[in-house]
Amino acid sequence: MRYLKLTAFLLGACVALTNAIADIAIQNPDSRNAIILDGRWDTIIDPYENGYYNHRYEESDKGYFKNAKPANPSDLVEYDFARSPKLNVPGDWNTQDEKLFLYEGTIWYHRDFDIGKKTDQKYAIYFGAVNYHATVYLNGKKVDVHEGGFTPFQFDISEQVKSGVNSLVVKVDNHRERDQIPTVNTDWWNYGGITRSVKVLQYPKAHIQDYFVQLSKTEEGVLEGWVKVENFSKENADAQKVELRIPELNISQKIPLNKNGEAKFEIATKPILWSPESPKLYTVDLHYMQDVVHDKIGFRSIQVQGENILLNGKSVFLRGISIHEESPLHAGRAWSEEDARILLTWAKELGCNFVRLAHYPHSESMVRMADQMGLLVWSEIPVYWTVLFNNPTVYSKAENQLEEMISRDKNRASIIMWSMANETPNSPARLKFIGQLAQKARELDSTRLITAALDTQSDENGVKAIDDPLSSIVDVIGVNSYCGWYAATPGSCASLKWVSRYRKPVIMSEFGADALQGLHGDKAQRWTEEYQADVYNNNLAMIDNMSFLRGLSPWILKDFRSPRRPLPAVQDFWNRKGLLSDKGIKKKSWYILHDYYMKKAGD
Ligand code: GCB
Repeated sequence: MRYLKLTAFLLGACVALTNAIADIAIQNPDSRNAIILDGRWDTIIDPYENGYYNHRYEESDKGYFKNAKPANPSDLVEYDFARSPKLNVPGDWNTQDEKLFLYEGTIWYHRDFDIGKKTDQKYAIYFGAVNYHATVYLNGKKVDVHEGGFTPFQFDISEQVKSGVNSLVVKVDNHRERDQIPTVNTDWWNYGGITRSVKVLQYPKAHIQDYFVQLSKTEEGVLEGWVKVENFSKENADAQKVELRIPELNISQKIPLNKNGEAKFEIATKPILWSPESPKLYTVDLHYMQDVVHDKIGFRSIQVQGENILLNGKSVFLRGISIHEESPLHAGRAWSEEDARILLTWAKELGCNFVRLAHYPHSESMVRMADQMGLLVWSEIPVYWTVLFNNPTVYSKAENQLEEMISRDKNRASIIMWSMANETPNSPARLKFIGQLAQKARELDSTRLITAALDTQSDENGVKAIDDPLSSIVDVIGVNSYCGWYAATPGSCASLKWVSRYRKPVIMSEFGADALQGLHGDKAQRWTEEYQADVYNNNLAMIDNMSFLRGLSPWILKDFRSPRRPLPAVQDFWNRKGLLSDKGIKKKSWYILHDYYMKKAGD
């Protein structure tokens, strides 16, 4: 098992940003020279892992990764990638072939790529995400493995890659295990496959590996951050500096690298601040010798003050919606820029300035689109429900996903909150586990807020108390509560009172009800649009009485696939709590929330 290990480092005593750097993860792969490997891949379904284990259940050295072809008619080779079915990458397998709809297990992926190898360059294979285990082989040899279904990873293949045709094989395994993150029990589809883009990145040996460019948390009018150069050369004065350019701010500075290849900067400047109303992004260019990286970065501040969330120093109310990563254009996982544009355009149309990207890190297209379109983002790792909080290996899996999420997205202005968990049962082990994650997140990025969605509130005489001890760890408390659906009647919700033991901002991170779009009836009839509308009306009335509430992200924008929802003719394996049907058709509740947000925006 190999995790990308991050080592925290501090660049100076007065630095407000704490940060970390991945071993070889190259920041911003989209701006690098790359061979894009998206397209049709050969695939072999392998429920018994026959291509991995021999008949003694030992790792075989003649597995499918060899991509063997019989040299003679008498040779025995019992597989053939070239004649096997094809699947699209990116893409989940469940929605590409009917017989894979419920499949959980191993599928082998293969494709060739051609390269003219240059000796002064480095090469890495990059995967946007593979759910859940990926074992990567190049030219018949194992490169490395990765665990975790929603974060990117890269492996250095400079040694193994050759000029000419290379054979790339990936064993993808999405079977669920109790000691994984997430664990076996979730309310979303376990889409397997290579679900995001794959590329071979090419970059100079001496290259910009990572960077963090943000407004200072402590000093107004100061841009600060760091750049990390890998294999930097000491041969001349020029090679000992990295150049940062932000043309629109007239910034062009050569910053000295220390002996570890790290450059720290603080620059006085007054950028136009990024906000949902004005999502200003600046072109940021970094140059080091032959290497150039371009990015688009917005600058804003985010803080809490008592029960308020301050965006650029002003209290903001988060008019949000929760979103699962399912495509509005086709069945299954979303991954493309178009998917992101449509989902976020819906959120904007609803009147949102905020989205909760549940329950795992969404694709980089999504957070970059949020940057462009001006939506504040809650980003989360899948520490969901009953993970094994007592198990140190499970903790390291969660921490690894946290590190990969923060490493990828730390320059995105849209992201204001990192969420550590969703609806975890209260226990000392869970408090320690999530407390440690929160501490890690703050070490990696001290500029954003920490949150978690909690569903344990005590209920005494009709008063709900926010008293989950996890509240003391987070900056913003997320509360999931399904008044009128899993508990109580919708009509009773409006008068429900809430108290909080913590002087912190609270977000109602989930509430809602299922409705089958087009099913109408009495508001007391479950599954009708009228029932859902009644739940919305009453919950919004309740919310208006929660003085410490600073936002909401009702559950959910669009119906989504879930194996927990079998009710025939109503659910058919869809969670129907969407404001939009699975086809994107608006239900009555859409208009209720829309009107509420329009009014809030005008307040
Ligand atoms: C929740 C979970 C969410 C579920 C939702 C539901 O509390 O956080 O993942 O999908 O409720 O529909 O039950």
